[in-house]
Amino acid sequence: AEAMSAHDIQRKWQQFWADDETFLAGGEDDDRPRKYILGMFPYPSGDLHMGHAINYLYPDIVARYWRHRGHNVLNPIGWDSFGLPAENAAIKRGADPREWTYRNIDQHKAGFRGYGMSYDWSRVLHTSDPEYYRWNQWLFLKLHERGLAYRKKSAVNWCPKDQTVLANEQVVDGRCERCGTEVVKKKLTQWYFKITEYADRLLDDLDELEGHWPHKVLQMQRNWIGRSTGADVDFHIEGRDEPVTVFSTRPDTLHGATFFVVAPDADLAAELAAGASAEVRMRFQDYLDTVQKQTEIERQSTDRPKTGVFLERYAINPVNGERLPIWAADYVLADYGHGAVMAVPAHDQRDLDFARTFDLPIRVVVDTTVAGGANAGEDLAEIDPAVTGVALVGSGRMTGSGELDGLEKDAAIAATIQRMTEAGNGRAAKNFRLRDWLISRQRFWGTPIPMLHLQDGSVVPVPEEQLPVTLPSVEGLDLRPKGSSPLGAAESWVRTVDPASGEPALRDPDTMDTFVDSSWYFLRFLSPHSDQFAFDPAQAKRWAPVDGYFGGVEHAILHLLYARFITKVLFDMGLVDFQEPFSNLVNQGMVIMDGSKMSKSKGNLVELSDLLAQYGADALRLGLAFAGPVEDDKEWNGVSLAGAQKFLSRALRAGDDTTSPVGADAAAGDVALRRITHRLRAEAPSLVEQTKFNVLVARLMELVNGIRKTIDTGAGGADPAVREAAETVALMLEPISPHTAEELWSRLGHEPSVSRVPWPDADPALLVEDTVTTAVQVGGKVRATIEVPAGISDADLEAAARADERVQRALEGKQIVRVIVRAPKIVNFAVKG
Ligand code: ANZ
Repeated sequence: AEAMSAHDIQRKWQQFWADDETFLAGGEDDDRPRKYILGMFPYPSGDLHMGHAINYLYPDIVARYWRHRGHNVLNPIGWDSFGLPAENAAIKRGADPREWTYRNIDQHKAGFRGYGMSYDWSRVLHTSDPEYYRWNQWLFLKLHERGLAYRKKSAVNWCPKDQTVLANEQVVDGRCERCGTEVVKKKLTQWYFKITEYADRLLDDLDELEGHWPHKVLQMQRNWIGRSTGADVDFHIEGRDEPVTVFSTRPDTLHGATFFVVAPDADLAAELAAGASAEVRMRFQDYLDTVQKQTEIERQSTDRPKTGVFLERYAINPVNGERLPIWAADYVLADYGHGAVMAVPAHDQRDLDFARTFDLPIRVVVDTTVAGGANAGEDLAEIDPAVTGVALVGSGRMTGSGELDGLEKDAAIAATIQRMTEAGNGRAAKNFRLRDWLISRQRFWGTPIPMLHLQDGSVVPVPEEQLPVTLPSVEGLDLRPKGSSPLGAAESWVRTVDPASGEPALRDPDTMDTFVDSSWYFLRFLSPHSDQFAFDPAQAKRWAPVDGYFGGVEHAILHLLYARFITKVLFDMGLVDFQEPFSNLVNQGMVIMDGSKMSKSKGNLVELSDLLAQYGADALRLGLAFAGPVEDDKEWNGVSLAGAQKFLSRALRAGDDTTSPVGADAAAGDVALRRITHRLRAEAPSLVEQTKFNVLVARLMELVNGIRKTIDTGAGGADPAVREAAETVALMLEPISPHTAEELWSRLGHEPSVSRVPWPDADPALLVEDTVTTAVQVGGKVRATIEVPAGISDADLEAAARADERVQRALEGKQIVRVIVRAPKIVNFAVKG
C-alpha cells in the first residue's frame, strides 16, 4: 500500500464508485430523509478551469456530508448546452455547433469524474438534446395557453455585435452582458413571457428567503422588481376626447403641478405634436430624431442638461382646473408608467431642473419646515426650491392644497386617492421596474419556438403531440448573425402545414432565450428520462425544492428571477406544491490571481486538467476548501497544493501506523488525543452546515498532528485512541478529499465505501473543558503528571499537586522550603532533608 501514488489511489476509488454506483440517489423504497443539493449547471465552453473547480467542489462537499448524516442525497449534474458561444465557435470554424458542444461536454464529464464528484451520473441532462428542449416547447405552450406567452411589437434591446435581441436583464449598464457592446433600441415584434403578472409575488415571497439566501441577492431582486405605489391620475387634454393617465407616487402634490411632460418617443407625443403648429411639428421631429439616436446610457444619466419641446397643447389639472402646458422631454421614459407625468417642480428634482431650465412656475405645496418635517425649524423662504435648486422631497404638511391643507403626506395621498376614486378620475396604482421577459432570439443554437404563422396572419401553436420541433441540420445554413434568425433560411424546415387546417404555414424562425432552459432544469433532474412529463410531479413532491443551491452572484437576478417565476407558474398549474425553487442559496467567491478575476482573455486561467495531473484531485479539493470562507474571493497564489499533498500523505501514514484491531475499545486510549477527536466530531456537522469548510480542514489537520504525536511520543500505533482518531479522520475528511478517505478507511481494515458510514457522535464526557498535563517536581525530579483544566489558578494547581498520592509519597519526611507554581504548566516543590 505504501507505494501507491495519489494518482493510483484516485484511479482505484473512481473505478470503485463507478462500478459500485455509490452515488445514485435512492429510489421510491428509500425512506431516509432526502436532501437535494445542486450547483448551477455549467455552460460547456472550453475545458474545466479553476472557477469550476471551486464552484462545484462546495456542493459536492455538502452532498457527501448529508450522506454521512443518514440522508438520501440527490446531487445531479447536467449541461446548459444551448447558446451563443457554441454558435460563434461554429461560425469561426465553419463547423456544427453540435460537435463543439458535445465534445466540450465529454471533456467536462471526464474532468468532473477525475475531480471525484459524487454525482448521480444516471441523471445527466443536456438542454440541447431534443428530449430536453421538447419540454421547453411544452412549457412555452403552457404559458401561451395561460396568456403568459404573447407577441408584441416594441422597442427592444438590440446587440449590434451579436445581432440579436436581449432581455432587460441581459443589459448591464447599457451594454450586452455577453460581449460588452453598447445596446441600441430597435422596434421588433417578439415573444414575451408575462413575468410582470407575477411581480407582486416575486417581490413578496423574497421575505421568506431572508436568512436562507444572501441578503445582497434578495436586495438586488427587490430593486430589480422595483415596486412603486401611488396613483393613476386622469388628465383631460384640450382638443382630445380621451383623457391621458399618468402614474404618480405623490398624488398628494397635485396642487403643485405646473406643467405636464410626455416621453418624446411615446405615441402620445407624436399625436399631440400633430395637432400643433407647423413650426412646433418640425421642432418636435428634430428633437425626436436626436432622442432616438441616444443610447440608453446617455438617456438615463441624471447630470446632463434638461432638454424638451413645448407642444402648444394643455392638460387640465383635475383638482383645480388649471391649464398645464404640455412638453415633450426625454427625461420621461416611454416604457415606464404611462409614458407621461404631471410635473411638480417644487417636490421632484427632475421636474425642478426642467422648470428652471425653461422658466416654468414652481409652487410649494408641502411645508417641510413644520415640526416633524424634513426641514423642521428652518425658514421656508431660505429653502425655496426656485432659489436653491433643491426640490423639497421630504415629509411635511400640505399647504396651498385646498381641503388637504394641514394633512401629512400619507394622509394626503390617501385622501386624494379616495376623492379621485369617487370622482372617477383617478385610482390607487402601483408600478414595477420589472418588464416582461423577452424570449425570442435571432440565433440558431436554441430551442425553436413552437408556433406556426398562417397565411391569414394568425399565429397558432404546434400541437403538443407534435413536439419536439427539432432543429434542422446546419448543413447549407449560414449561421453568421444578420439580424434575423438563420432558421428562416432553412426552407424545407420553415415551410410546413398547419395540422388543423391543412393550409401551408411557416414555422416561427426564432429560438428561445437559453434562460428558459435553465428556468426549470432542476425539476428535470427528478425524472430526467421521462417522455411522459417535463418532470414527474410525484418526484417533485419527493425531492423539490432544492435544499442547497450553489452558484455565482452573477446570477443574482437573471437566472434566479426566471426560475422563481417559472416555479410559481408551475405551482399555479398544480404541478409543484412549493412556490420557491431554492430553499437555500450560497454564492461562492471567485478564485482570483494577483487580485483580479481569472479569465481566458487575461491568459491567467488555470486548467483543471493540469492541476489534476500535477497534484491529484484530493490535494486540489483540500487546498481550495482550505483557501478561505466560501463567500470570499480566494487568491490563487495563496493556495498551497504542495502543503495539501503533504497533509494527505500524513493522514494515510496515520492509518498505516495504526496497529490496534478493528473494534478496539478506545476508552483505554490516550485521553488528550481522544479529546481532539471528540471535539472534531462535535464540531464538524455545524462547520459543514455553516459552509465553514476551511475551519473543518484546520480541525482535521490538528487531529492528524495529534495522532502523529501519540504514535511518535505516546503509546504508539497500538493505542486504541489512534485508531479512533484515524477512523474519525477518514470519515470527516471524506467530503473534502474522498479518495484519500476511502483509502485510509480501507487501510484501517474496513469495507468501502466510507461515504456510506454515518458520522459518529462525540462522547460528551470528552468535551468538557480543555485540560493540560502538568509535571509535578519534587526536589527537581518529576514525581507525577496530573491532568488539570487549562485555565486553572496557581493556588488550585498547587492544591491539586499536593492532593496527588505520588506527590504525597515523594514529600514524605521532607521539609518544603519553597513552592514554585506557574499555572498551568509548572509545580516545583523545593525540599530539604
Ligand atoms: C408627480 C410627482 C411629484 C412625482 C413628486 C414624484 C414626486 P418611481 O418611484 O421610480 O416609481 N414618473 C412617472 N412615470 C414616469 C416616466 N415614464 N418617466 C419618468 N418619470 C416618471 O417614480 C415615480 C415618479 O416618477 C412619479 O411620481 C412621476 O413623478 C415620475 F413630488 O408624479 B411623480
